[in-house]
Amino acid sequence: LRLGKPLKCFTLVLTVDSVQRRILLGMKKRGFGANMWNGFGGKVDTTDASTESAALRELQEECGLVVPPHDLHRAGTLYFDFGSNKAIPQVFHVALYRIDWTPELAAAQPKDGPRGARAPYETEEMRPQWFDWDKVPFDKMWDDDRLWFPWLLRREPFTAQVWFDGEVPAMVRYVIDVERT
Ligand code: 6OG
Repeated sequence: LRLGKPLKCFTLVLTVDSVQRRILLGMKKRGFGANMWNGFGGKVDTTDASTESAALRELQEECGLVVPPHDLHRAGTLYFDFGSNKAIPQVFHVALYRIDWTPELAAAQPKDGPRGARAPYETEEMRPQWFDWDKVPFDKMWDDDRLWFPWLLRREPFTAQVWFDGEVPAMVRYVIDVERT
């Protein structure tokens, strides 16, 4: 981690269905990381009471999912350094969370989507889709995701530091280890 760079804090939520062995991703339709699959999340605002509430707010905004705070499990911490990329002078600190999808959680989702659709549903920001664990579209995701997905699915909290370089950020180095809290 390059000391002296300002931090920018984000959340990222991955919803995991261990029964059907599938994971919910969203196609980012605009902004940072557009045209890639990712979990749901965004910047932690000054108006967010906590990182957890920021994560739940972004999840609902981006795909309509409403999840009680006790169903949000801490999965890890990601640090992204974009090297000398002038457009991204900050180090990103991403708090990663896991939701364990259940029939109860599915049934409790609001039907407030397009034409009365039940969450998860498409929004202006994201188009959600379930993927089998063995068909995760890593070639259309950020380079770091393939490193930490196994940790996420093993439910092993981790810390990852990832260095990118270039105008189109490409991963050049990483360190991943068990999270020591
Ligand atoms: P908004 O632009 O929607 O927040 N994010 C990353 N996720 C992965 N997997 N890899 C990266 O490598 C990422 N950089 C940022 C954090 C951006 C969302 O994208 C995540 C947020 O959930 C560089 O406000």
